[in-house]
Amino acid sequence: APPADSNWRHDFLSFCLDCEVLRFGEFTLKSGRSSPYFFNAGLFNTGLRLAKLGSYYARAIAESPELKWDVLLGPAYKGIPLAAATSMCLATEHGIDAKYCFNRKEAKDHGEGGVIVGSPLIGRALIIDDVITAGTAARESAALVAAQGAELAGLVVALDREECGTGSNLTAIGQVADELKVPVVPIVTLTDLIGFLEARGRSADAELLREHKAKYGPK
Ligand code: OMP
Repeated sequence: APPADSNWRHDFLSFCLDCEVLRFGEFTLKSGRSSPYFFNAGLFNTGLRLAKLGSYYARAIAESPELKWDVLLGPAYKGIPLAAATSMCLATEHGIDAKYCFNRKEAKDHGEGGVIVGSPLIGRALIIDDVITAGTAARESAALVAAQGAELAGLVVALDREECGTGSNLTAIGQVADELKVPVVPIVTLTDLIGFLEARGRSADAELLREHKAKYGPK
């Protein structure tokens, strides 16, 4: 397996900084926790950014042999461009002509009908999502896969914040993996981010993140 801090992950973080997807400051999370950093995947909002992002997701998948999947699923709405971009990059950069699909939030009862658009949701579905915090969205996507009679292969996300839920010593991602019994693969983790900041000589930011990790990460 590639080391978690191998260069392309640092390239990804550098790209996130350039797009301001990754910012440092004082933020309040959905959980109410305050955080010295925030990852806003909504800012991958141009063609070039999306193309590059797809390339990183594709690489994370290609380098994770533990993922055994038949079709990519992009949960509506945010996952849709992610799954599309990832499948394009798997084809053009890795020679894997990945099937992909996404769900409608409102099922259609006319025309082609159904809740799934794209390739049929059959076999092992790999969910492509942005950030898992509490895992609410991830559990919903897993329920969708089950409702369609498909099998869940795993999840790929951009960032693992490595924060535990209240009263748990598992990270939210660890908890989702444990509950759904599938691998959850991040492009980067908070640990990668701290290493990246150190490598860039940004030790003050790195220290703040280390404190955040000590406070909310697994003990
Ligand atoms: P869950 O659906 O509970 O897993 O939370 C995912 C949500 O966390 C995202 O949709 C964002 O609203 C939010 N979020 C980020 O996007 N980036 C972060 O760095 C942190 C959060 C957060 O609020 O924890």
